Amino acid sequence: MTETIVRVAPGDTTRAVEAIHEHGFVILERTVPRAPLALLRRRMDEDTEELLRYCDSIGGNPRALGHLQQGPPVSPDLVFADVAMNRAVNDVCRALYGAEGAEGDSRPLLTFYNGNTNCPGSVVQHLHMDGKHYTEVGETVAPTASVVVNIPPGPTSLGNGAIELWPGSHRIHCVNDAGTGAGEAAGSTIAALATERRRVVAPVRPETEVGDVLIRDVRLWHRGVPNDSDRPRHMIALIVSKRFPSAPVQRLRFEHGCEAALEGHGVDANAEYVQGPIDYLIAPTRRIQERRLASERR
Ligand SMILES: O=C(O)CCC(=O)C(=O)O
Repeated sequence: MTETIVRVAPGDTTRAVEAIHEHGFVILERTVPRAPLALLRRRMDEDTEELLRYCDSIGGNPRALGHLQQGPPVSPDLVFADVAMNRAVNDVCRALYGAEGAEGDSRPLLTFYNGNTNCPGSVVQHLHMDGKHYTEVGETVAPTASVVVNIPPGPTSLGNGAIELWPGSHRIHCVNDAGTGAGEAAGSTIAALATERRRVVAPVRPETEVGDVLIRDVRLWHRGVPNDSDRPRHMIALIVSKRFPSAPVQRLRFEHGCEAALEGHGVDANAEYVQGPIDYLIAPTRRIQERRLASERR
């Protein structure tokens, strides 16, 4: 049986791209230095406490129980080029999107900078995609044009809720219930296909060491699973997308001073630099809660 978890060294761009095309994901081993990740992990542990207190104050996490929308800080002391603009990751994205050797405006774009924290006691999420198919049912599925780059600042294991991935599912045309392909939609179309798919290719849960990076097509089916350990498992999530000149893109907000880490790399940071502090921690969950309440009222 073909091995569906492909682990490559940073710099093995060709094999990484092949794995993403075939399986929908790849792991770049020992790619991000440990020092910035240790700083991020410590801060994200503290932030989890605050975010959980906020969730308690609004009647609970508006997402699946125990699965927090928690991104890293966006201030210059904790935004690192090795994390947000990692050379090996950027090279894979450029090769994926055919931007090799290209300059300036053809660079891929950073379109998301946030993350997921899986807390002890969490539940199994609905199987979902983080992005949608742009092709119609019956058409050939389009090549990868957007990837999630997951960078866990600590180790991930079967015990602490390593993400579940469905190899090759990025090439199966389907939509989530809401039709948006976005995060927490119930995904009953996927659920209907999952039983059959499992017989063809079983889901996997790759464990990772500190410094490993998971790159996955946004259309890959996946879900969070219970964290049976006694501490939160963080996973920074960037999205790096192919640039389509006609598509509008929303700029990402970082504090002044982050330019040094984010500018001048092979991926366009797509950033707006503003006077801090930016509410990077609570605001995303507040927005999810507002959207949820609005949809319940409809
Ligand atoms: O944290 C994980 O393992 C996956 C989380 C996820 O897919 C989500 O929260 O939408």
